[in-house]
Amino acid sequence: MRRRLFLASAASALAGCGPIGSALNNNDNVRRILASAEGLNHFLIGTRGLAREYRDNDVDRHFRVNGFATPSDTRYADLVARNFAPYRLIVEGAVERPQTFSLAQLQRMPQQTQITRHDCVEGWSVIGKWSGVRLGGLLDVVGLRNDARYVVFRCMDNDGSGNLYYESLDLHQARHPQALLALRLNDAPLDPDHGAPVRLRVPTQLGYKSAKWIARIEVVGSFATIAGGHGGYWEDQGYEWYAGI
Ligand SMILES: Nc1nc2c(c(=O)[nH]1)N[C@H]1C(S)=C(S)[C@@H](COP(=O)(O)O)O[C@H]1N2
Ligand SMILES: [Mo]
Repeated sequence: MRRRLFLASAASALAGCGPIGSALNNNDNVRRILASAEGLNHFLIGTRGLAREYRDNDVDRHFRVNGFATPSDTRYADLVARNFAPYRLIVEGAVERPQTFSLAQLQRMPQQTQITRHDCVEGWSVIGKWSGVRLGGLLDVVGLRNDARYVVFRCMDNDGSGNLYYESLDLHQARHPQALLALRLNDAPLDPDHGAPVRLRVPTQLGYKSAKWIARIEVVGSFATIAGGHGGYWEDQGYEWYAGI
């Protein structure tokens, strides 16, 4: 039953997520991702294991852009024009010390670099070099309250009908050693199309979990009352919430 539910949601997922659509349904990569995300692998590989890390010369020269259009509102345009100086990452909710972080503050925190493969549910992958702040480290700075269960990421973009992109991780995923708030891609500051100034990078889960253009992080006890109640924009359309690779 559980397996059938997963496959049903995975099949519907293949039609969405970006411009490629279902042309790649027969792609080996898709089948491998679907097979590996089933059952116990969720826990054995997805939450405890580490995603493979590659070497500098494995990095793909072009990191594909996917998902909704880069925000084009005046607020985002102003952030870009001013090199994100006015940007503040809001961290609030079930935390001991709610606070905001400027990009400069995030850049001064300990940085981690990882060369990992991004796997989109559509069946394409790309290897990139990411640097930024470990999400677990940021959560330590703000301190979690006892009622904290999930970390929700609120993004600046929307689907054209006004529904904002969002995502969520449980605390286990959020504290995964490779869960990164990325500030840099391939030795350069993150560019607007890849989610500047701050995006999530979770190499143990499918690409749609890696939220771009993060404006606000909200720690909650439950995401049932947020948007469609399934923990993410694509999850609200029937995609798998866990989405482990
Ligand atoms: N805010 C936001 N984050 C997002 C998306 C999006 O549309 N909006 N698309 C997701 C999907 S489906 C993928 S595959 C990756 C694409 O990241 P990239 O454009 O850097 O390749 O971002 C993910 N994060
Ligand atoms: Mo994706």
